Amino acid sequence: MPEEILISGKMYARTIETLDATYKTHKLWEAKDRAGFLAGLAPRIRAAASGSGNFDAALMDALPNLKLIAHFGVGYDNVDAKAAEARGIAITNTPDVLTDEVADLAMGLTVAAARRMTAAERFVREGNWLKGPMPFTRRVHGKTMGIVGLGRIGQAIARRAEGFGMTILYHQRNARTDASYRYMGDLAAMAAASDFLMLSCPGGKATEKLVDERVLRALGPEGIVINIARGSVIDEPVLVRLLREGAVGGAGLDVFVDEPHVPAELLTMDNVVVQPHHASATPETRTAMGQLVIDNLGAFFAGRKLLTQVA
Ligand code: 8YV
Repeated sequence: MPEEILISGKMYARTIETLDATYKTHKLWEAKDRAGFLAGLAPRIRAAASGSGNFDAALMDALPNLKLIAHFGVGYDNVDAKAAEARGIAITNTPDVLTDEVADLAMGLTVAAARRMTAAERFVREGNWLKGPMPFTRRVHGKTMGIVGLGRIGQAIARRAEGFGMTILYHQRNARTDASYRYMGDLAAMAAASDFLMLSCPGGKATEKLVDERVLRALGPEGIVINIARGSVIDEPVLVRLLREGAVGGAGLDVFVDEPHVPAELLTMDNVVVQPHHASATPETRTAMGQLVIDNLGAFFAGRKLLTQVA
């Protein structure tokens, strides 16, 4: 009899197919009566795979035998980690396998935002080139990038930016002992010294609205903010207002506060590039992320050490 698992939220379809072939799976989003659905499963569920949607304390309490949440994603801010820890539930995530994919898009967003590539595309398609040249845009090579969060993804972005001859600054709670880049403990001061403010820190309460009006005004009318972290890291309504006022020079955004809903005003701005939270979305990377979910579940049920348990 196969083990039973809850799948609490959607993820890469091929991963769900493999889970369906390996376990008796129960998909929370298919439940018509959520409470009744969970009550019926509760005694048998020791492990869950989580993707989109919140895995909160109430869901954990509905599954008193739950011991593992195998999360599809490196960011697990939609899983209440404190509640899991208090209940002795391990969490695994999918680090490393998506680092370069996300860093690639981060640099692509940097160039696209600075050179207004999406506006330029519209400029050509809408026939405006026939009327005259595209206005000048902004240089990337040799400029300064301030990275918020020099973790695996932040370091991969820094390596790419160095390839563009950029100067790298970084900000996080504490300086790294293994990084040669200049650490700046004051985020606003780093923003003021940066042409590009790159957000690659974890989401969640600790970084919520970390990039606020003070930081954005320090970045200034020539500065561009790039966000491949979480929408929650920026005070989004403030960003929209400062972009409208010209107090911030531009933005390249792959993540938003209320996905898939994007503030309508951002969609009208030529100095803003928006993407649908797809930095890790290639078949190779999503397959590798799913394999980590599968392997962590397999290790759990085999009584082996988990591969990527979060601290
Ligand atoms: C999502 C991401 O996991 O890994 C992360 O933290 O932000 C993404 O890779 C992906 O959108 C799957 O839902």
